[in-house]
Amino acid sequence: MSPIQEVIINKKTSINPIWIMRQAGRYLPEFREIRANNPDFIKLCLNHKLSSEITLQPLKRYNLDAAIIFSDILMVPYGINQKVEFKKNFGPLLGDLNLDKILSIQEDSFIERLKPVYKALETISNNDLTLNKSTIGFVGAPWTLMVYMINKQSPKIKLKSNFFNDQLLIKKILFILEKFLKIHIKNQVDSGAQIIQIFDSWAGLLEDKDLPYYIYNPTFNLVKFIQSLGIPVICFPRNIKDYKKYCDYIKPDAICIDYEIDPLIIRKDIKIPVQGGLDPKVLLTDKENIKKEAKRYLDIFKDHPYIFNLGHGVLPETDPNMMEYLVKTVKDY
Ligand code: 1CP
Repeated sequence: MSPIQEVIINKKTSINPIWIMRQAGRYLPEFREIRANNPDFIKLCLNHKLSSEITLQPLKRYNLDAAIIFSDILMVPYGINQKVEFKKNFGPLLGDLNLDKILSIQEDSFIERLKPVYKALETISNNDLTLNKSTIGFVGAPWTLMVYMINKQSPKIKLKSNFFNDQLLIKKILFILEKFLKIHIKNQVDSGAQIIQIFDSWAGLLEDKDLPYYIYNPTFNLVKFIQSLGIPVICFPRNIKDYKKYCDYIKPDAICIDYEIDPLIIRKDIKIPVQGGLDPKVLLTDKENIKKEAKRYLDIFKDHPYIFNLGHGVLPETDPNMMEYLVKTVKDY
């Protein structure tokens, strides 16, 4: 069993495996080189040779304990026929929602559209670089995907004021997302994913009263499904106010925390394995501070099953040498 599985499944403490959200990405010059020649981001995700190469890039540099497939949560809206593009200096831009088109999509054609993702996972899990490491597959949570599908752009820019107006549309989208997310998960697992992470990046946008309908129930259904496949699931409900309530409802195998939440509260309240927390901005400072801040998390979780990670994705302006220093600090702890 790989170290991350030891932590999640056997609740091992003090082994401190590490992987980093967005570990394959823009802070790496070797990624930027490929990206410069591949301006269409979706096409890049669908190029299994390049996406598997990009996935393995950080493992060639650093002693990480997992490979996370280079893909995107928005590949699922793409797979069910909503147009998705990534505009430079703007982010994702989605096409108009044509519900008839989306409701008519067949399982086979969805799998066909996303086949390169599954092919890349096969390549990665068979590569020697992932020996005794975990291969992580992922999906966006239904809520976060619906935000992009209806809003058609990042809510970071603006969540449309009429977002919640059409409740029938919302109900249908949640229904269809549950169906195709399960298909996407099953195919990732069949292609070698040993762990699934669910990213709910916009969980923090909702008020408490709306959590059961938009987050707890739909995510719980996915978690149950993943567990029925015999695979552990890590949930990352970024900026959620009450992590304990989230875990009590959803019962993931591990919980990934953001950098706003006090890790001491998490240690006190949460009984399941914990992942992450360190502010990605710490990597923009100096070695002394990186060591101090990393040690703070390692000290707090020293008697708790803990997977080291950041509290959100690594920032594009991060110096790859600082990443190397962080990994070494965690490994030497
Ligand atoms: O070069 C580029 O401009 C592309 C940048 C990029 C990258 C490297 C995007 C566009 N996606 C990715 C890869 C990616 N996305 C991975 C790869 C695996 C790894 O971690 O190394 C993963 C897991 C994701 C997941 C993802 N995509 C999330 C959830 C995590 C998070 O960051 O909160 C979200 C919200 C997205 C949407 C998305 N895709 C890309 C961007 C810039 C965004 C965010 C847009 C926004 O701010 O709303």
